[in-house]
Formats: sequence, structure tokens, C-alpha cells
Amino acid sequence: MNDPFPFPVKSTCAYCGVGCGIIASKDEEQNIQIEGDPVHPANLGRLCSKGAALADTLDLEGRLLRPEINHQPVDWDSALDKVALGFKEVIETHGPDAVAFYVSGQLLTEDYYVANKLMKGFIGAANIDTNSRLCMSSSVAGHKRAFGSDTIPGCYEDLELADLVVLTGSNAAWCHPVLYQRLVAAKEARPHMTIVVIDPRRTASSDIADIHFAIKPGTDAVLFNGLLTYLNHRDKINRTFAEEFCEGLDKALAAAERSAPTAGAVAKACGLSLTAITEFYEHFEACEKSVTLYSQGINQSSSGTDKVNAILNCHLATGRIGRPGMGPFSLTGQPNAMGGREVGGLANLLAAHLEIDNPDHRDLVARFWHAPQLADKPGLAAVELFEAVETGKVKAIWIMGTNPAVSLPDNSRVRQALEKCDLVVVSDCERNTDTAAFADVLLPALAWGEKDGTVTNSERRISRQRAFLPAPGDAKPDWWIISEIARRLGHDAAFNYATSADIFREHAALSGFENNGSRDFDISGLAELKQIAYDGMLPLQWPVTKNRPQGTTRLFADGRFFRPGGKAALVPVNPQAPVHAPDAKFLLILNTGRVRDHWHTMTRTGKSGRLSAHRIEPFAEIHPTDAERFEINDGNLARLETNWGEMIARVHITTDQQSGSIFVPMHWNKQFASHGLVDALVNPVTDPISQQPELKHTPVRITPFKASWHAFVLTRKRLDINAEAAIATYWAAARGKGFWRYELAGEHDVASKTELMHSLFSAHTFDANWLEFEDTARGSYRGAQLVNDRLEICMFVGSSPELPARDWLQALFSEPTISELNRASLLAGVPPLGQKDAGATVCACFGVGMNTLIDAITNDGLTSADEIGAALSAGTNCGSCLPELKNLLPNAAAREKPRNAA
Ligand SMILES: Nc1nc2c(c(=O)[nH]1)N[C@H]1C(S)=C(S)[C@@H](COP(=O)(O)OP(=O)(O)OC[C@H]3O[C@@H](n4cnc5c(=O)[nH]c(N)nc54)[C@H](O)[C@@H]3O)O[C@H]1N2
Ligand SMILES: Nc1nc2c(c(=O)[nH]1)N[C@H]1C(S)=C(S)[C@@H](COP(=O)(O)OP(=O)(O)OC[C@H]3O[C@@H](n4cnc5c(=O)[nH]c(N)nc54)[C@H](O)[C@@H]3O)O[C@H]1N2
Ligand code: SF4
Ligand SMILES: [Mo]
Repeated sequence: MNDPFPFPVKSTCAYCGVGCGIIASKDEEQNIQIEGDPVHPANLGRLCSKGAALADTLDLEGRLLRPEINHQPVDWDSALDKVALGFKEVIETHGPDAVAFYVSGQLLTEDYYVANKLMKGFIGAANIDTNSRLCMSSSVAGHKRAFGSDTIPGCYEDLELADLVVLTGSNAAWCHPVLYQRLVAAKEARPHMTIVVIDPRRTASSDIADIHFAIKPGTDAVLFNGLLTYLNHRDKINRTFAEEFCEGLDKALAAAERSAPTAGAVAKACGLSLTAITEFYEHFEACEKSVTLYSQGINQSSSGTDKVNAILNCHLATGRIGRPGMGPFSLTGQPNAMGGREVGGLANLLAAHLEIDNPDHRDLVARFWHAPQLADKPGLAAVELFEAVETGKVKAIWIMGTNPAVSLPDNSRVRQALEKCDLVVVSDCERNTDTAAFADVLLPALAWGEKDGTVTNSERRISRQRAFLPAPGDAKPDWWIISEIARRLGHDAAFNYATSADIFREHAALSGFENNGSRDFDISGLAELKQIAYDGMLPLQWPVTKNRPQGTTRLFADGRFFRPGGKAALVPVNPQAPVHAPDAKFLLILNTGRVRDHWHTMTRTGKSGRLSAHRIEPFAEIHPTDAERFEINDGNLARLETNWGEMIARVHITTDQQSGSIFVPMHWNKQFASHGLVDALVNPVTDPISQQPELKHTPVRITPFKASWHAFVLTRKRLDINAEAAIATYWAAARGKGFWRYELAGEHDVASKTELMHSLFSAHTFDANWLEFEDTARGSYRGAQLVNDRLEICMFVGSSPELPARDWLQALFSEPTISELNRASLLAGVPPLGQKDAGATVCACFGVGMNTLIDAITNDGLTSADEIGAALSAGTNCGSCLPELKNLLPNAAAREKPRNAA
């Protein structure tokens, strides 16, 4: 049979903003293999654990394959008519501001462009906002205040060329792993390079740091204002650059002086040691080649824009911008966060980096689009958009490529809003997401590997995503779905696209329209790409113009900025405390973020057994002194409560956490845990300039969850857990290789564990195939079902969370039959003599567990990550686990750790 795809197919990874190139090919069994593209400039062949496991996530289980109305399958025409009619009725009765789109940095540029065009140009309101509001909007606002444009000045190579790299509010080792690996390699090659990591927690990224600042949460603006003051006192301001090419130096210096007059004052405000701060400032003074990388620890704050400008000020004041090895660098999160900014996906922007508030820009876009009623004022930003849905101001919402019922703060209120809304339309690839549950209409979108278009990474590099899988079921490209709705709303001519290349050309042409160098975003050099050239397009960094057909590596070294008059601005920054401070009721600070192997709301990574093994449950990391104070035990469950909501999570006690704050990952949701939604607890306060929510800082309290029983279940088939285990107060599910794993706990006392398990899982037949054993003295129950000698399900219940080790039991699911020896051990809950439990997975690529690693290190005397790699392969593929591997080495404690400068 002829394959419709010309394998090997080059594309771009589905996940983070590093934007790694991949190659999809087929092996002899026709299975898809994914490898790093050795010539893609972002990764030169490298992939992280998530990229390396992409092939695990391609099956169609759980996919949304048909349009649905009220969760019943319908044909496309019925679904599209229903959406178009619904929107039309609301617009006619209540005006265009009563409808909204909420879109995503996971859409392709072409999809995003069309969604924005429909809402802002043709519906005539600007109520289109995106999950980038939760992610990048403080950077966008900070860039625009400083540069007059939302420009990333530098490129990835700058990290490798720098003598000082500062990472603040970024856990790149887990969130931008390939870029982090490039940094690690650069430091190995140039050991004099200094790396400073600023994060309230010690993270995997601190592994290569010379100094780790466990900063007091929320105080980065003081630290960077202090740096500006210091540079000024040391007469290290680059007057030529800062005065000739910038405005506002004096005011910025005065504001810095007021809030951070001395390094001592900074040390006090940020909870850090004076020596470490001085050392950092001295390094910055000495190293002209310095790069400051930042991400959500800066952006997701009620004063995130000011924090961004405090960083940009230091680079502008020293003229360290846009030259090799220097510059501020905002790391973008999603694969197409940057593309979304280019097409103006945020409610306060127009397409092609044009401004909705600027009448000339509006006129330009209206003429280019032949738009009948271009929006003339900004629309609602994400948090307020959902508030408007709740109050009924917005009556119809179309959500594309994002899962707001999980990822927006105060999400009980978001759920209420969706519940109340007259018309909720959701375009997604997955059928069962927390948000899809609220949909009146579900529209099936093509997923990664099936869709075709472009994305832009953190260094402005536009790369192609190409399809290498056929469209499954009725799924369609997002741009097609949006264009069909536009046509039904009467806008045929403007949305008459046949391919994504048509849209790309229009987008490129708009970027160059009446531009003449007045706007940073210009890809007019690509406006006439023929289909074949679009199909073969190589990764390129914008601007790409007729004069610069190969793209542009860096901007701003020439001192030309995009503010009126052409100068940059230093912005005076008056550091603000987070809006909600801990109080007598909520004594701790809730910090939230990511884990290495999960992506956001787990709709993709949750399909991979490999990726689900690294962290299997919602967890809360807490410092030992806080744990003692609040009587929390390691490995037990705890309840976390804030003014907005509550959750239950597994406790990890660790000195990596600073006392006074708790870290909880953002990923778990109703599909994977009963009480794992951290955004139910997170406050919805936003930055007044960027409207970005303060996702890293909510006062919280923690109390022990008093479980009277704990259980776990390993089963080949996914359980209908809410129906089957309804009396479990807590459950969490994780996919494994050939099985599902459930952790459960209940608050109510039970007389007999056997009875408990039988009532919990009443859907199962506890017949002769069941082996079971209750040990009343120990308060434990163990049960297993073998079908044709193959393990089907096993469950263990006890009074404490220390149940039998899971990992060797999990391995039994790969065995075609269970041996006599293993059968006996199964109920004992301990591996037979000679077999060992591998322990929790550390290396996802080779599935190497903690116990295996510790055994090899102890018994074979391994002393380095290289030796571990040679012995067990762990860490030799993607390298994402190297920081964790190194921490297991015997000399880890003695090894020069970054000085914790608290
Ligand atoms: N594995 C994985 N990778 C991802 C993603 C994913 O879901 N999983 N998502 C992608 C997306 S969309 C994004 S936006 C990026 C996010 O990438 P990052 O921003 O690196 O990730 P986060 O874990 O959200 O937060 C980073 C760090 O900010 C710290 N922080 C909290 N408060 C403060 C503070 O006051 N000051 C400072 N200096 N630091 C603070 C947190 O402790 C945390 O370690 O990751 C991208 N990459
Ligand atoms: N507490 C807390 N909350 C946070 C954060 C935090 O650090 N802390 N981080 C915030 C940040 S930075 C981000 S970016 C957000 C992310 O939050 P979300 O955007 O809500 O998370 P995802 O799981 O990425 O949701 C993407 C959805 O789109 C679907 N999808 C994927 N590809 C496509 C496609 O091509 N078309 C369509 N139509 N659908 C598709 C997926 O199946 C999934 O349901 O979370 C934010 N929320
Ligand atoms: S770093 Fe990992 S997740 Fe990010 S693009 Fe590269 S392979 Fe994908
Ligand atoms: Mo993000």
C-alpha cells in the first residue's frame, strides 16, 4: 500500500517553546518512531523525556473523533450550524461583546490567525483571549513598555556564548530541558561560565548553578532594582547606550535607589545572604556577556510586568542587549506561544504586532482584511472573561485548544461560569477533559502529527509542523472549523482558505503591509511562498524580509527600538508585594508549577506509561520544619485549603523547599485524581498591566488527611473510578505499561478490609479466580485476579500508606503468565527471593527505578553519572533525569552543591 506521507517526515515537537525539530519515521512493523532532527537549529538532534516519548501518545484511545451536540455524535453540518446559529442569535440580541473565544498557544499560527481575524475583524469585538494570558502576558507587556514591541532580542546561542547566565523563575531543567542541556554542555566546555539560579525552591535547574538564591517569594523586583543601583554606584551604567538609545534612565535609577538602596537592604527584603548577593552583583558587573533567562516565577505575579521591566532595565542600562552572549530572555512555554503573539491572540492586540488602541493600526488592518467592523477597543482578558461568562455578560463561548476548567485560577468559579453559560463550544482532540464535560457542542480537532502549519519558538524561529498521520474519524484542522463558522456567519470571501499555506501567506503579507521597518514583526519575505516552498520551509528566525531572506538572529544591537521616536524605555519599578499575604488562618504560601514528565492538564502525557511513572500523584512539597509544625508526615496525604478551595495531595518532605512555602504541581485534574486540582485553590488576582494571574502565590494552610485506610489497585483495564470506588475519599490514577495504577484512601473506619474492597469494587466478581487474603492482625487485605494465569488486577489495602512496593508488582503485568513463585509472592506483597523492586522511575527513557540505581551505586561503587549510564543506560538518552541521578550518587551530599544563599 502506498503511504500518503513521504517518510521520514520532519516536524516540530508538540510540547514546549524550545521548539525542537523531530523526524517521524516508520519501523519494519509500521510503528511510528520519533527522533530528534540532527539539523534543526533548536536541538541539533536532542530530545527530552517528553519529546522522546511522543510516539507513546499517538494512539486514538480517548480521542474526540466525531462532532457532538449534548454529548451525542452528530454530523459536521449539524454541529457547525448549531454553533453559527447560536453565535448569531446572541450577537443579534446582545451585541458582539456577548460572545467570546478562548484560545491557546497550542494552536498553529494559521489556526490562531483565522480565529483572531474572525473575532476582531468580522464579529467586531475583541473578546478573544488565550491561555497565553496565564503564561506570557507580563513579558509581552514588559517588552512593549521597554522596546515598543514584543520582541525577544536574542537567540539560544547567546546562552552558550555568555559568561554569566542568570535563570530566574525558571525551572528550565524540567520545562525547557533541551535548552538546559545546551547550557550544561556549554558550561562543561567553558567552565568559567557562571550560572545563577533564582527560585524559592531548589530545583533540578539548580544542579548546574554556582549560586542558588532561595529568594523570598515575590521579591525579584527588589533584587534586580538592587542590581541597577549597584551598577549605578559602581559607575557601570553604559551612558552612551542608555542615554542615546533609551529614555527614562534617571527615573528608573531613582526608583531603584528608593526601593533597593544597598545590597544589605536587598538581602533583607529577599531573605538572602549579603555575601551571595554581592557576589552575584559583582559577576554581573564583570561579565559583559550576561544573559537573564526568566519564565513563570517572574510572569505569573500581580506585579509581573514590573518584574520583567526590572530585568530589562539592567540590560538596557548596560547596553547588554542583542549582541552575542547578552540580553534578557523570556522563555516561552507553549509550542506556539510566540505565534499566538504574532497574530495578536491576546484581547488587547491586533494581528501582526499591531495595536488595537492605535487608530492608524486599526485602519491598516481593516483595509487589509476588508473587515466590515473591526473591533475598536480591547476585549476581556482571561480571568475577567470567565467572570463575564459567570455574570451572564458573555453568553456564548468557544474554547479551542485549552482546558480552562483546570488551568484558570479560582476554577470552581470558572466551572460555575461554564455550567451557567448558554452556549459552550469546545474544540479539542480529546473527548474527556474537564472542560469538555461542560460543552454543549464538541468539535473534533486534528492533533499533533495530523495537523499541518507553523509554530514559532522562544528564539523567534518559525518551524513547520507537518502531518505524518492520517486524519482520524471526522477530525478537522482548527482553521477549517473556524472558517466554516465564519462562512455560516456570512463571511465567505474573507475565509475562503483551501490550505494552511493560504493562511500563512496572508499572515506574512499583513506583517509587511505598510510596514517599511516601522514594526518588528515582519515576515513579508515569506508572503509569496508557493505550496511546495511552504511544505519544504526550513526553520527561520523572524524578521524575514526581502532584504533578509535568511531571517534575523538578533535585534536591537543597533539601538533602534520601536517606541515612538525609536528609543527604548527604562521603566521606574516600585516593587510590590503579592496581593494576598499569609495571615493567621493561612500561614504558608502556595507556589505552583510543573513536573518533568507531565504536560499541563495531562491530556497527552497522561497517555504514556513512561511519562506517568516519574510522578504518579498530585503532591505537595514542604520543608521539614513546616511539616513538623503542621504535623504532616512524609508519604501521607494532606489537605490543602485556601480562601478559594481545597485539595488533597501526597506529602513530600524536602529541604529543597524553603520553609514558609509549599509547592504543588498544576497538572492533576478530575480525569486523574479526585481532589488534585490545584487551581481550585489559586487566587484569581491579576497584574493590573498585563492581566496575568498570580499563579505562584496564594496563602494556604495544610492539615493531615486522616485516612483510616489506604489502598492501591493495579489493573489492566481503566476503572470507571467514580462509579466503582465511590466510597474512596481520595483516588489518583496513572497509566503504566499495560496497566492502570490507582492510589486510594478513605476517611471512614471499616470493620473488614475484605468487605471494604468488595463494596468498593462491587462491579467485579470476586469469584474463584480471586485469590484473597485478609490479615486482621495487621489490618491488611490483598487480592488478585488471574485470568488464564495472567494477572488481571491486584489490590492491596492497609492502615498505613506503606503498602507493598508497587514497582515489581507492576512488572508482573508484562508477564504472559504468573509463575508459581510469583503467585505466592503476589499475596505476600513482597518480591520472591532474588527479585527486587525497581522503585519509582527516575529515568523515563529506559524505565530505570530508584532502587535499581541505589543498588548499582552502592554495590558497584559507581561515582558519576557517566558510570551509571555505562552500567544501566539511565540518563544516556535524553538526559532529563541527570540532575536526579547525580543527587543519588554517594558524593552527592559532599559534591559542591550550589551555595544556597538564603
Ligand atoms: N515538563 C513540562 N515542561 C513544560 C510545561 C509543562 O507543563 N511540563 N509547560 C510549558 C509552559 S506552557 C510553560 S509556561 C513553561 C513554564 O516553565 P517554568 O516557568 O520554568 O515553570 P514553572 O514550574 O511554572 O515555574 C518556574 C519556577 O518559578 C519558581 N517561582 C515561584 N515563585 C517565584 C518567585 O517569586 N521568584 C522566582 N524567581 N521564582 C519563583 C517556581 O518555584 C518554579 O520552580 O514550561 C513549559 N514546559
Ligand atoms: N496554578 C497554575 N495554573 C497554571 C499555570 C501554573 O503555573 N500554575 N500555568 C499556566 C500556563 S503558563 C499555561 S500555558 C496554562 C496551560 O493550561 P491549558 O492550556 O488549559 O492546558 P493543556 O493541557 O495544554 O490544554 C490544552 C488542551 O487543548 C487540546 N489540544 C491540543 N492540541 C490541540 C489542537 O491542535 N487543537 C485543539 N482544538 N485542541 C488541542 C488538548 O487536548 C487539551 O485539552 O496553564 C496555566 N495555569
Ligand atoms: S525540550 Fe523537550 S518538550 Fe521541549 S520542544 Fe524539545 S523535546 Fe519537546
Ligand atoms: Mo505556559
